[in-house]
Amino acid sequence: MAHHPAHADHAPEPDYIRAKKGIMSWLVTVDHKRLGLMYLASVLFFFLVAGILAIALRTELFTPGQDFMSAQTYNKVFTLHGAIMVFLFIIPSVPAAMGNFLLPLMLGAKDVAFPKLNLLSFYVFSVAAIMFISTLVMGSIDTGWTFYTPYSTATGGAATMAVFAVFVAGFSSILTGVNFVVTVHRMRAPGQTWDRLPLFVWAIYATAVIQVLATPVLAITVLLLGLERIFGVGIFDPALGGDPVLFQHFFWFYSHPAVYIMILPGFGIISELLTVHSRKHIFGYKAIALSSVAIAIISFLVWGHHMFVSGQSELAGIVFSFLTFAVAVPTAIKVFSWVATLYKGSISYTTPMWYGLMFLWTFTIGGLTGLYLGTLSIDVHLHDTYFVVAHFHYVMVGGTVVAFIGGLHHWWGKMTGKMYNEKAGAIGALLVFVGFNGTFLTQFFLGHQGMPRRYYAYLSEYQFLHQISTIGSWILAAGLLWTMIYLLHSLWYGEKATGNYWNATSLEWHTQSPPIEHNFHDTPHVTGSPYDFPEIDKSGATH
Ligand code: HEM
Ligand SMILES: [Cu+2]
Repeated sequence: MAHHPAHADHAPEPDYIRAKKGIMSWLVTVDHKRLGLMYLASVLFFFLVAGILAIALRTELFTPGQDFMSAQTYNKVFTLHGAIMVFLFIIPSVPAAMGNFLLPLMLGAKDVAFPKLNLLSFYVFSVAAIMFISTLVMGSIDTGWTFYTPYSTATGGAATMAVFAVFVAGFSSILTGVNFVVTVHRMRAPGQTWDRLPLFVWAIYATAVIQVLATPVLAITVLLLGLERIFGVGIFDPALGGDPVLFQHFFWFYSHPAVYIMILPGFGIISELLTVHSRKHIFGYKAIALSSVAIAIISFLVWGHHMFVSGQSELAGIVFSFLTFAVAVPTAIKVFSWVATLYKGSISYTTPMWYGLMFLWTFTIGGLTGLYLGTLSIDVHLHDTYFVVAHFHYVMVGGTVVAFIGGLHHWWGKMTGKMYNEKAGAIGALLVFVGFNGTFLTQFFLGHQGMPRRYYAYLSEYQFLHQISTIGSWILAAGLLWTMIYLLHSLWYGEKATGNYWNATSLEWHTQSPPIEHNFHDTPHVTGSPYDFPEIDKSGATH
């Protein structure tokens, strides 16, 4: 728990949204909250674009034959969908959008450690996004989001521009990571020791470390690919003495840790949602905090599980398979701790809690099916099938996106000053749950029966499951649109948010909603854990 020093009244001060006026005040802002909102608007825009592409793909797959997309178009659409979702939506979604908004508030700080670097980071991201979108008028890319060589060195279109866009996006990610690491080390409020940090901060911290350490590898990989395409230097092209499998090693050395850049921040959100909405002290605080760090470390050792059928040595296959199982241990520790947190809690079924519970279901399916794929012998059968598509969507959508939407509701009033409608939220959550599982649960069976990924047409024996999947995706889309509508509606017609509308204890609740420009009138002092809720006694029993 934290408290402010008792204080005389302050002159009323405008909140950060109204503190300065005019478009310029936004474009050159160094306020982490405004930058968080700008990232939020950008990533939601890309989520919408890539989501529309996804619905187009699923709709094409409603019948076995060709409907409205040629094979070539389908290749381009799934590449764009995957690349936009990964590089322009998921990676910046929780860290850059919510992390920016929340990190300094949770630390009781005025801003991040380097506010101007933060602004730069946003502009670097914007440049990358514009570069990437410009590939649309250059013939688009059809390599898949993984840019595998040798195809990516040979294919025409806009692949060179696309890989340089990824290169630039990487810089934004690194700058944000550096900023957050320093912020957590240097900007904590008096009394806020490491064991009093909210778990969201721990998760963002572990993520930032991976961003700083792994992203340079991606930057070099795509730089080499770009050089290969322009100059034919012969790094990946066997005809020039290069090795295409080397690309896969480089790519996954980044991209496996990157899947934790995508999911760890979601873990952080879930820890906050489940405690606040069940009024229970988090179970296993240290275990959850340290397991994030453990995951960050182990994530660097497992990249070869993407390459079981690439021709890598048998020994490598066996070693990577075992190391992959090791990631399950810290992950399972988290899931058990979350479930134990709910036990005997006084749960209120708010929208954030619905998303928290949804996460426990969907993420667990995503995580467990990852163990199937990490098992060497089983992956030989499942590799490049819909089982993989189902698995990573359960992790990315069922994990990160579900946590992201839950967090958006939890902090919506803090960010915007307005409350959404709970009933509308529950309806949206139900649609998302039904639609999501309808879309992707079916795909485990499809994949197991041998349906390959990245195909625009298929044998009629797969039709039934594909049709359920497509109908599911329409329901999911309806749920997401519904959510967008009532959230936007709340901006004009929602009730005003109070400073601490969930009656929570971490520091972001110790200032008004929306916060003033410099967050706090007086620097807060931290005297205990953020998970000691006022109405529970030390034994953890609720009154
Ligand atoms: C919101 C609902 C979503 C739907 C309905 C959806 C649907 C699809 C479909 C139909 C494919 C193509 C499968 C194939 O032909 O092999 C696909 C691929 C993919 N999706 Fe999604 N998706 C969604 C969200 C996301 C999100 C949030 C991410 C974030 C990381 C994501 C990442 C990917 C990736 C990386 C691929 C692989 C692209 C490739 O093979 O190169 N998707 N998705
Ligand atoms: Cu991996």
